Amino acid sequence: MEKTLILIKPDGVERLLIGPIVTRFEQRGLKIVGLKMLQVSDELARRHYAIHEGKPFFEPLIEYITSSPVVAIVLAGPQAVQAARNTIGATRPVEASAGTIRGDFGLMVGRNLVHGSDSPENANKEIDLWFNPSELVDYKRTIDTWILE
Ligand code: IDP
Ligand code: MG
Repeated sequence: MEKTLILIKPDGVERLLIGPIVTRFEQRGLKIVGLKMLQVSDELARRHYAIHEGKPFFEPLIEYITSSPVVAIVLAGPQAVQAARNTIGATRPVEASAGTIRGDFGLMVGRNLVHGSDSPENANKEIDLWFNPSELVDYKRTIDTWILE
């Protein structure tokens, strides 16, 4: 099963949207195999967003992601990366389809509520960055008979 890293960003936490956001992924059928809340350090933020270093929005992005706690989640499922990205919606919330998290809860790119890995390779790297292997749980869900064929 493919895995992906999700972050509920500080605006999602502060706006009391942890529950509604987690529910979107749960209802999709994606399986939660890791979940924790943490205050992101400046160092972790810079490593996570290293690909964006030097862009005009980089420093505000670091400020944003370290401004309040985040909820980090590992989801597993068939094509979990793509499924989660589609549930999250386009980077710019105004362009995100209604029915997506960003399309339903957001307006501005610098307050877009959720991170989702953009490829299986990056997902594995990001999961290694955010979670110890001991924090990931391998378990069977009986409901999967009705979600996976
Ligand atoms: P993604 O989160 O949809 O994968 P990326 O292009 O990887 O989007 O950008 C990472 C994050 O950086 C975005 O989610 C958003 O919070 C922020 N960001 C991206 N582009 C801009 C911008 O033009 N202005 C402000 N913030 C931006
Ligand atoms: Mg990205």
